[in-house]
Amino acid sequence: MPKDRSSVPFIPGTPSSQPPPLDEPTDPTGPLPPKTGQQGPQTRTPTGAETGAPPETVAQQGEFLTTAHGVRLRDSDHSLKAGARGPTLLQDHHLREKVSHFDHERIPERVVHARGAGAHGVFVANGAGQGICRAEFLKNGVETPVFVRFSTVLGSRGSPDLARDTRGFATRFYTSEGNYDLIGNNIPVFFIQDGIKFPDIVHAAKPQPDREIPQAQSAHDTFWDFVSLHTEAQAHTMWNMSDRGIPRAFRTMEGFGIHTFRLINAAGETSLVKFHWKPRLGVHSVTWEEAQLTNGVDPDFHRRDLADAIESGAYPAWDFGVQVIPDSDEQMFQGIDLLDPTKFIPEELAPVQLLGTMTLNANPTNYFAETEQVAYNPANLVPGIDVTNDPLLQARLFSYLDTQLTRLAGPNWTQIPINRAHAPINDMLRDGFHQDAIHGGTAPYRPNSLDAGNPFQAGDSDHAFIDIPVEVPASQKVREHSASFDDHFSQVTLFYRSLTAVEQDHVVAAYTFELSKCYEQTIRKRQLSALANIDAELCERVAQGLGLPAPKPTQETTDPQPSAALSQLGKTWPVAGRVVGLIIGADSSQSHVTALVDAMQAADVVALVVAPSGGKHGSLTAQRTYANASSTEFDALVVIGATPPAPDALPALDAKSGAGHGPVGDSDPRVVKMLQEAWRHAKAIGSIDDGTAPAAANIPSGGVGIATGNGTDVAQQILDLLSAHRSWDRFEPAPRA
Ligand code: HDE
Repeated sequence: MPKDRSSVPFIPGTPSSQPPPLDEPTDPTGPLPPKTGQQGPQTRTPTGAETGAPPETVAQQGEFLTTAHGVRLRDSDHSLKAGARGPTLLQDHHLREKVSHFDHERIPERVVHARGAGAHGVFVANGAGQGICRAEFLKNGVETPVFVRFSTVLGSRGSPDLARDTRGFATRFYTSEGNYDLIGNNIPVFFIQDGIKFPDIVHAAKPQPDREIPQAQSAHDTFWDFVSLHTEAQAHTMWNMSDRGIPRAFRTMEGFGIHTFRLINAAGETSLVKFHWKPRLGVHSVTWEEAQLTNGVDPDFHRRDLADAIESGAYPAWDFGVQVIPDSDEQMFQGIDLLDPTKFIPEELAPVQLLGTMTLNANPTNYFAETEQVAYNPANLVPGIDVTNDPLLQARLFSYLDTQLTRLAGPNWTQIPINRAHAPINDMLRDGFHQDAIHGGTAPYRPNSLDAGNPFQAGDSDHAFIDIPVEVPASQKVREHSASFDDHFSQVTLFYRSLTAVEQDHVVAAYTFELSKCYEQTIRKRQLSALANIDAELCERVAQGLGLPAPKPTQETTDPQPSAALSQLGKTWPVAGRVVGLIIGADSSQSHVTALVDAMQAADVVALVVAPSGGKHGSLTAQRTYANASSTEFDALVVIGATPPAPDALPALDAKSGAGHGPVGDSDPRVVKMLQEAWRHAKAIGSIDDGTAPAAANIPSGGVGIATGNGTDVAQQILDLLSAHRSWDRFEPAPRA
């Protein structure tokens, strides 16, 4: 999709593919084309054949309103009545159809990962995977369409995006050998080691069943009750309490397949792998206060970010990679049990080898049809990729198909357009609710002779799926796990000790916040006992925040070699798709603002003008006002000139406008508040021509991450600061014991 530069500056978020007229249109016209950056699923038949029709052919057609049966309608605003003031007639088939269909517009939301956002894209293989995997889509240069859905785990469909939570990262590759789904998370370790515990952890983490609160949060008694008793969950919980739990964007998240998978190459050799997605933009997060503010002012923050970035042409990209471990009977690697999904392999021990790149380049045209109805399944495997005995993965192989039967009302969900494979389907599955295929033939069984023996079973050389033959040692039926699963703490210590001081401070604050929200002191104490087994200083600091004594460890803590790859900080990354707020006053220099907008746009950064009121300000158009802007929607702020109080700065009436009492200062209090927040959240701040507002916000001139100068200088400084994401070194790390 080409980048649309027709409107300069380009501001993503247009609601329609063409600007609307002021008056209601009266000339019959067909449906408008999709907006810039949108695309639907490829038009395929339910059995996978290309139709060649453009995706719009499955959208609404024609100029006139019709019933669901294509009959044109004269009136859709009045029900059919016995007289203008009379009762409505049961005969009104249009009323019944319209309201009845509306009554059934919802389907059950996903029991987990209900809140999500999706995008189309393409995966291009670099060929490096060919030696270990026979899958066609990994062959050099092969381009495979993908549909990705990112999600939070705990919240309902309408919950805020910036909850502290794990993020889902589910990718469907529509390969020539059938759909391959890699359904991972942004955290490489999981809460539980065995799928039979999944209902327990989810029931504990979801809102408490009596009052159904809190929504989309782990900061409550039932969650900490479970994870403190069930200490295998400590690994995942630690990652969640780190900055990984509050990502800046879906675009700035890593993805992990978590489980170990088994690959087989053309020669029949196997290897064990862990899958990784590495974001080209780096891994970045927001601060906890920022997350809380954002959830109030823009609960759609991540969803909007993804859609806006794609619409403005800043296509997010990830490199796809594997850590490769030689296959062995033990399925162990340097003491790490590869079947235990609460463990990861540090990249220093097994580097990630890149197999290709995924670019997300189109937004869905319809959220429900695509993002809501997409149904992933870890059992969607292609020749060359197989599962291992990881007991979590084994249970998933059952669960996903099962859940779709209820969620998508029957067994034919694979025929929904977004779920249709791009490979020929000849499955002998028949009938059922919502059967879209018109199956021919008379013999949907095999062997048959009446349909000439079709369909035939494929051989290895015909791209058949391979259940990799793996030896199953002589064993007894048991409800047990292997002893190597019993280590619940050493890798948690490894993770915590690998973080920089500022990242550790965030972890301490997160545990303290979450546990302080528990009602029961006992639960706090029990979780402190788990922290004591991870790191004494971490435990001490959290205990101090809770006003409790730090318990002694119940087992010896380990002293692992830190893994630098676990920290998010210390490098620079591309800035495409970042958002900068340019705060102007009535007399701000237009040329400075224009220079900033141009420089930002040249770097694929979105620059939004924040003005005292809406509308035009000289040659500039306000995209935000002091009243409706929030610091949390920007990665950086630049104040250009003086920003005296606007007429609607009424501190006595509007908390956002000040303390509620006392006179308004020389700068608009909303501008001062935004600058204070940006400072606290370690964001880059620029100041041109007048320092009154930053001074009123107590921002030290010459402070870390502060850019000063004229339009062009400041733009370059801001872009440089943005490339490091945040100026965390603005603040001293908290004192250590
Ligand atoms: Fe899921 N999970 N899961 N899960 N999961 C679902 O499937 C389940 C697990 C993950 O965007 C559900 O279609 C069980 C691990 C993502 O549509 C459900 C177990 C990982 C998504 C389900 C697990 C995940 C889901 C809900 C333990 C990371 C969202 C709706 C055996 C590797 C996919 C649906 C999307 C969705 C069950 C464990 C990630 C109920 C029983 C481990 C990203 O079937």
